[in-house]
Amino acid sequence: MTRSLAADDAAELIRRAYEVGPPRPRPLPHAPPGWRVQEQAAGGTVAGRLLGKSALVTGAARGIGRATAELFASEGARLVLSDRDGPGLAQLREALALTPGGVESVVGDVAEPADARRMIETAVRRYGRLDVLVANAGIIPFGNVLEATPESWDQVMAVDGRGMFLTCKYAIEAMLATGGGAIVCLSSISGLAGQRNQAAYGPAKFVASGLTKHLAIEWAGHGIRVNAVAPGTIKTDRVRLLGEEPGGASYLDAIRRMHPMGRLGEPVEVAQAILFLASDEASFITGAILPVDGGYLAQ
Ligand code: RM4
Repeated sequence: MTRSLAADDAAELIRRAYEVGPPRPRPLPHAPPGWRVQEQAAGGTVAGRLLGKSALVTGAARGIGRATAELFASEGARLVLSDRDGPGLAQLREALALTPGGVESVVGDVAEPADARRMIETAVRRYGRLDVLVANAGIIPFGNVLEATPESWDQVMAVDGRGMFLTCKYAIEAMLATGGGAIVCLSSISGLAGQRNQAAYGPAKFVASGLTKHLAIEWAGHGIRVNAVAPGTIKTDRVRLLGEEPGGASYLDAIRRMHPMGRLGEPVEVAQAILFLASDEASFITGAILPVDGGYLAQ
């Protein structure tokens, strides 16, 4: 039987792929696309999807922010972690003290321009650049429009809305100076669809979705990607506390059943999606809002 050259080549490639030999360090060009590999002075290589990248995670002390910080550390990122909760942040910094890339922390409020600026400047001062922003800091007030007050509206818009705007603004300024970067905003299923009892929080999450799309278009030509994740209900401390608020337990039971997978999500399941969007694996993705919701938004 005559075989074409291409088939012979394929057979040879397959034979080589199955060749059993002694373990060798993986040569650099064979790292999967999107992975960053570094040769170690002591020999061998280390790999990580964020190796050498400088990343700021806001609202890092708990929940999805904390899971993201931990995952980023294990992928070789050089971290700046921020939160209003000083003791919580100090505890996380302690837990991540051995992160090879380094860890800085900034206690501050994303809604305050000076604080937001300080978060970005810390990355630039310590690592010379900011490659990744995870705009995660947010609060979740519950209540329908009759219960919501002008103050609670202003508060959630200040943290979830203006805080995201400010951190994106200063991050983009810094990223432009070093040739680009990636931003991941925390939207929500409530930033793409309506829900009861979220008259102020829900609209604030629509701001996150809107900001993501508009900034993605604005900076697509400058090497800056802007994406978002839209988590469903995730087992964070905030959601656990919600169970203790009036009507909270029945809300949680009902919302669990509204997720087609029949369960709530884990913070690390959101962190994995954030990692993907922040990494070079997502190099052709911008303006996307990725649901991480057990199928909630597919209904
Ligand atoms: C999420 C979403 C969920 C809600 C949590 C607390 O962003 O709105 O449905 O359960 O917040």
